[in-house]
Amino acid sequence: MTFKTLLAAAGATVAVALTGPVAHAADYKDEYKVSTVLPAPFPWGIAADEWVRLVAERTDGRINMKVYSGTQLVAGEQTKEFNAMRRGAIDMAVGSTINWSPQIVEMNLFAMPFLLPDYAALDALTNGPVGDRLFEIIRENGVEPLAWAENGFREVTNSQHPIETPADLEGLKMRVVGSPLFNDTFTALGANPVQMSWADAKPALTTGAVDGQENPLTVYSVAKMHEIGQQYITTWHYVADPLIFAVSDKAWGDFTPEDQEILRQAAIDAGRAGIEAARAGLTDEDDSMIQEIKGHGVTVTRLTEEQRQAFVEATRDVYDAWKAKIGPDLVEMAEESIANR
Ligand code: X2X
Repeated sequence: MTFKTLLAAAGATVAVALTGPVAHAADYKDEYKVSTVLPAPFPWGIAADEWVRLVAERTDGRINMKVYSGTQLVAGEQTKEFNAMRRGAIDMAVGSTINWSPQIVEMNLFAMPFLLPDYAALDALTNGPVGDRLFEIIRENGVEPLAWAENGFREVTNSQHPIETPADLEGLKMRVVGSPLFNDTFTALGANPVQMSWADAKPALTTGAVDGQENPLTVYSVAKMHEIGQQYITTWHYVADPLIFAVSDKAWGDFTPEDQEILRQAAIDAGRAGIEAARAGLTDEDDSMIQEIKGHGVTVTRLTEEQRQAFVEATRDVYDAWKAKIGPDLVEMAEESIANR
């Protein structure tokens, strides 16, 4: 490059910097729509509300976000939330990896049966190289991921009898959501899985159209599932359900770098509050939520290690098949992070 062309190039750079697209707060939308499935007082909604509150506080109201729960922005079809965000029809979401897994196969990772033994294992994934890789993948799909929150470990419940062995699931009609992985897992266990959205789940449980479902116990408790006949719970911890705060690229491009940083840090802080809410009363140190549920006359079965192993073996083929689909490299990275947690 000659001195002259160098000068010309430098001049061009300055010109772009002066006239290029720069976000101004004045250009912001009156309202940014945040999609969730569950509202407060579910921990999911608590996380979303806290994000909205912190962003409003830290921008003196310059960024106005509003939570739309029940995935109403996609008419309740929660597995279409990611696509809508990618298109920019939804500005933001606090979304479940389960609901995004039909579009991004790697999101199935947390739903691999019995991959995650405990909270430390889940944290090792979300806070480690696996979490970084998953965020990269989301970014490659036109959405900016900011932080993690949590729905929780998903436990199986039903209206018929206690589940202690895979044989106890035989023939039970189970409501599931997400990708075909859930169908595969429950089919391998001899159950009869039925795919339906959350909006349809409670009526189906109430009428007995399905016998059971799987969701975190916070969801069971807030939704009062003991009142709709879900008398038997097994705390098998078979999959975890982390949540991701994210912004569609379309909306993300509106914000100044400073405001992007505020959005990200507020999501991290709200995520911490949401994770705390998701685990409250469900730990070894404090199992008060389980005690409260038992107080309603519900039978809560905790599997012995040997009993759990029978479920692990019954779903081993599903695990192997989905390891291939999700990507053996990513799954092995996860297995290693878990082993070293
Ligand atoms: O539909 C469900 O089961 C829920 C609320 O947990 C999710 O959105 C994944």
